[in-house]
Amino acid sequence: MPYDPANPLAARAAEILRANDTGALIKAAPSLYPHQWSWDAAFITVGLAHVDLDRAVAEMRHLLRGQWRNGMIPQIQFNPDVDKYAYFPDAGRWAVQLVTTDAPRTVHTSGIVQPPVHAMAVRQLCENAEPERAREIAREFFAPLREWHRYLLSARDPENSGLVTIVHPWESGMDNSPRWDAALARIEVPADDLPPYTRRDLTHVSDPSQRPTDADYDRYLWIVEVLKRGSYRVESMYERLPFRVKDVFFSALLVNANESLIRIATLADADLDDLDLIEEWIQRGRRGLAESWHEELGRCLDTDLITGEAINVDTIALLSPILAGQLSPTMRDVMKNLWRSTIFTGAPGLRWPLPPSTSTGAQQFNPTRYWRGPVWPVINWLMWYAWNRMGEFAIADELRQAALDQIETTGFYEYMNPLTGEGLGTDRQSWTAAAVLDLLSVDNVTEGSQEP
Ligand code: 9WN
Repeated sequence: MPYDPANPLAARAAEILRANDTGALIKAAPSLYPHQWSWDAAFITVGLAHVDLDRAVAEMRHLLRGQWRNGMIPQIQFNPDVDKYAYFPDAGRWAVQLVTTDAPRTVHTSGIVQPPVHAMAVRQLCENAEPERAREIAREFFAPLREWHRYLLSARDPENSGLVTIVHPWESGMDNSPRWDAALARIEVPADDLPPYTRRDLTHVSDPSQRPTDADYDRYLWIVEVLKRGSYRVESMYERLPFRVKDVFFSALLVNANESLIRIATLADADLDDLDLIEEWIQRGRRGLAESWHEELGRCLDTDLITGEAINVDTIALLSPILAGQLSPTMRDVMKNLWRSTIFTGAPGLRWPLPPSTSTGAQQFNPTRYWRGPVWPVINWLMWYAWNRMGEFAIADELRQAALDQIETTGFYEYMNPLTGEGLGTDRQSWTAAAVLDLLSVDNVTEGSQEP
């Protein structure tokens, strides 16, 4: 279904993206996040592809200006038009150009990553384009995406496990999820060695209880300091890094992204060697996820590499296998039951049957604090996309309806209280608008989807 400006929700979503568009990049949110974020830009591309394909292509092209020579797509590309006090840590604090020649010279970026949803976005661009244009898009983006995935499967997987190591909670995209509590709590911040700083996020979100704590912020900044002192060369300081986790959610998204990359490669007439390589990455990723499955617990879990222990917390990451898809019939049932169980959409007291970022029954559940309970519209979108790909249309349709009702009732917030439906974080968040645009174009995903 093409974008319909007569649909008020679609029109509002498109208007939010237009208002957040600086002409060069689309800010993740009007004031809390005034730069271009990596996975936000990919989700924005997915939604914008329905409204203005060329602008969506330009968004992805802009993001890739920030790609490093080692293939890394950084978490943030800084908007040169906002002052340095708009967001912290700013480009000066990351200082990437001072410490590594891998970073681009003319564009300012941070020095870590975010989840790899970019190939999925480029695939969406190709699917929304006429055949010749689709081939052009594929040819433009194939090699940079291949190098990005190569970086993740080499520098971030020296063990050859198929699972990606994240070295900072921000890399997971779910910054203060309780998944990271124990690994983070272990980090001792040497007070005399952490350069002073002022948080900026609290000037935009009036209630600090919706954001991470100051103690966590110190640890976030300390890890940045360690990375900077090691010139952001994760491979050469791997054993010394204070935070090292095999993230199953990130790794499942990479399997998904590699499947999209195969499609892009085919359209781009890539070499057979490339196709073989990507196939090998997919198999490796699937093996890694299978090894993260703890049969006795019936859960797919992250591993803290420093202790060697699995991280067993009831968060949205338990659903990672559905992002990778191609589940055995048994596993498919396990995931469907989990989705409907009281851990997720069947939890008592939910305002809508939408999955809380941390289960309401978990001891760490907090309905208003960032990633510790709220429902995230962009995660609803991702889950909808995944269920559709698996051919589970009944779950997907129910989810779509609830996700749209939620936004229609609450607004385009960054996250929502799962119990009351109250909007939290920032309003007019770009990826929330993008999610709405794609949810409103069902025929694009539902009809076109089948297991790759
Ligand atoms: C740090 C922009 C980003 C999202 C992340 C979300 C939040 C940043 C922050 O906002 O993180 O990257 O300052 O809290 O956790 O997923 O990409 O929307």
